[in-house]
Amino acid sequence: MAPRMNDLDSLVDKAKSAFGAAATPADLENAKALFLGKSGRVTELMKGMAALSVDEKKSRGAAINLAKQAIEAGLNERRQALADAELQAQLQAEAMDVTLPGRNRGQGGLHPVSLTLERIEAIFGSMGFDVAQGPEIETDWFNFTALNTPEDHPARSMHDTFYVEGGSATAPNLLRTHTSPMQIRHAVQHVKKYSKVSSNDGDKSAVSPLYSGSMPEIRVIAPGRTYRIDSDATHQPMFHQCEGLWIGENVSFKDLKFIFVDFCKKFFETDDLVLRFRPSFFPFTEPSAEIDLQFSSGPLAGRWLEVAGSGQVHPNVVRNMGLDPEKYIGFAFGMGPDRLTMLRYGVNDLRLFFDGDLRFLSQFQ
Ligand code: 2U9
Repeated sequence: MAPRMNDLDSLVDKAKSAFGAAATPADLENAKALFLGKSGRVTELMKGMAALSVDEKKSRGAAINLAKQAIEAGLNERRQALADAELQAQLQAEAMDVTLPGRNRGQGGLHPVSLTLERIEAIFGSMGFDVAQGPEIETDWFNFTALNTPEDHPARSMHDTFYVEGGSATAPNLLRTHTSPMQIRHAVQHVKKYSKVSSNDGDKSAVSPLYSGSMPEIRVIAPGRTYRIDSDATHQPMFHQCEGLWIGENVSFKDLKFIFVDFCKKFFETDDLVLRFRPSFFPFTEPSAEIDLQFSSGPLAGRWLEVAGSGQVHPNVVRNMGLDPEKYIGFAFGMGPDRLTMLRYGVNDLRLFFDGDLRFLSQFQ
């Protein structure tokens, strides 16, 4: 019995060292087959018991079973060791140094034209102007008709204006060619609100179609994107505008001059400038004036620069707001924030604003 037990012990030792030599789970499964497989060593020992007596079978069988259990335990131990090693290797490979400083994703910033729009809004905001924003797809009425633009005006041609689907032949939809329609919308809302408030006799129909009661002044700017069919070094089909409107009972060109000089000084951060109002024509203002600016110092000194158009709002436009032009009067102006940005920062090519080149854009952060 004793030597046989030693055989079994040495078989267990052999199995354990074969398992120990297996470097991978696949090697280990091969080694397992040698000992525990269908024609493995343990199975053969079992078969070898056929010739033994019943008593011998009992003790021999029990001994083989113990050896088999020891081999299985060795196998499981090695399996666990290989799995642990694999996990350790993976952890090592994926190890990261949590003490390293974080990787910065890079800070974004506002586009230079957006910076200009924010500046314009802040300056006019400080003068009591509201900021109105609204649709970029407009109706023909708000974009042209309400602004006293004749049916045969060249701006209305397919050549200059992007017409879009959704309107009718007589009232087409279009991409707004200026931000003025937004000011009409704003003014109409304003007039509706205050004309209702003042008709406190309960008889709404007594309010005439053109309002001549009292109301707070309309003071609003409309900044935003505008569209025209135009594309060269100084024009893009999408550009920005910011228009302003001040309507009240006693608002004159003198107020426009005061407001605009003050705006330019604040915008360009210098008192070293003069403005010139040069007669011009727009359908929505009468009289109209182009506003030129001249710096007396700095890189642009001595040149007259066109910065805005302006004028006293045409009586027809005042009527289209629902106001009586005999009582209400005011001025409007329009400027191009793209151009103002070029002047303020000394940018010489409009296309830089639309190329999306970070080497250019990051200079404004
Ligand atoms: C209402 C009535 C009148 C706005 C005005 C201009 C003159 C003007 C251009 C300047 C450069 C557009 O950006 S630009 O191409 N604008 O010359 N705009 S008066 O007049 C209005 C606006 C709204 C209700």
